[in-house]
Amino acid sequence: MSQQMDSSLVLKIAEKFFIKGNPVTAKRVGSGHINDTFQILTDSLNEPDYLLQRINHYVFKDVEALMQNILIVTEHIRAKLIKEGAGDVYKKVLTVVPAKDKKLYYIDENSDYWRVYVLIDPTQSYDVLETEQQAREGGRAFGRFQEQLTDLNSNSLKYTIPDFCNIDFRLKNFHQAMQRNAALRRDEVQNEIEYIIQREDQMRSILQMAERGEIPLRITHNDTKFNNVLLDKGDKALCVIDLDTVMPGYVAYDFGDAIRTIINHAAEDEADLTKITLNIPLFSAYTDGYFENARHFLSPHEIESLIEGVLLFPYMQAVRFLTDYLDGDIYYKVHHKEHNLQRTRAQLKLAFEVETHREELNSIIHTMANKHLIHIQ
Ligand code: ADP
Ligand code: GN1
Ligand code: MG
Repeated sequence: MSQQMDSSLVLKIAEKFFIKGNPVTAKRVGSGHINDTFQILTDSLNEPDYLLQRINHYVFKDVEALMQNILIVTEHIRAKLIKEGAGDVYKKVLTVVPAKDKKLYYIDENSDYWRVYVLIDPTQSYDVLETEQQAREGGRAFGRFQEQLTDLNSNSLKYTIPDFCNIDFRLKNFHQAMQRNAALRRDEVQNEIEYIIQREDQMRSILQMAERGEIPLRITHNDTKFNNVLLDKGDKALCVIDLDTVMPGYVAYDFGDAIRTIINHAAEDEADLTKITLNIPLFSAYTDGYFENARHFLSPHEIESLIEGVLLFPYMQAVRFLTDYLDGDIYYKVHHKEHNLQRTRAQLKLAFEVETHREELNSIIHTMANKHLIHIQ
């Protein structure tokens, strides 16, 4: 689909869903790398507006299971919010709008898959954060999200992408991509390959903790980029979005991926590597907000695992971007020919920065854990 997909076609797709009023305008929104997202406004003033998404079927092979997962998770959270007497529940959890045939998605004549959510509005989301308040709110939101799911049976969820955060799996794919050298780009990325290979063993620490039975599988979000939290106009967190990868995982994964976007002074794909430095105050604020809610369920070993997540995620993201670069850009949307390489370099610089500051970051985690009176072994 072209970037300028005809808005009349998008509106026609919106009409396939149970929406109130007639859809009148469609505007592309968001900066995600996977799905295509459109804001749909209707002619009905007293009803909500909508968010229409084309689900990337290359990435998500089983859309039926994906949408069932999302329904289970959102209904679980909604029931809790209602029980607590929370106001504006539809702003605090995503609401799936079914298609007119009652399915949770619609397949168009090109075999593209679509879904609709109620639009949460007005809101903002940030690719790069600006303030400690935003970071603290992000921590609160993802801590609360994990807490809300602690009592949901993880067997009820399917793995929408198996081994999604498994570094062994990501490295195996990376080595295969190197062997294939499908886009004939291997020679130009020898330095990046070497950097990744040197660190393979040390990146297994979370898997090793799991193998020793120290950390439990919980239900985690698995894509905790900061722009997957919607904030209100006063920068208070409203809702965690982008639930495609909610499935069993380790809490360190969500912590690490969130920190990957929060701690970086620059964007995920910053071309000027000197701009990629650590924003420690935002790291502290996120960690503080996270423990406010996560303190209710985290075990001492899980707290110890958090720093490993911080080290793993920029590295694993670099492995994934470089794999896609070697494959010829088939997974992530790219905006220019070298985009995946630029992203790889930026994430490796960030991985280097967090590795260099490991002790300082871990000591902040401990200080914040103590502040929230969490016992550490
Ligand atoms: P992607 O997988 O492409 O990142 P997301 O589900 O994160 O897709 O959505 C992309 C963007 O659309 C978000 O960053 C956010 O700005 C906006 N968005 C998504 N869902 C909603 C919603 N229910 N209400 C308002 N805005 C939303
Ligand atoms: C993708 O959809 P989006 O842009 O929120 C990716 C994440 C990566 C992220 C890197 C399903 O997330 O895993 O961390 O890009 N999502 C999927 O920016 O692969
Ligand atoms: Mg997103």
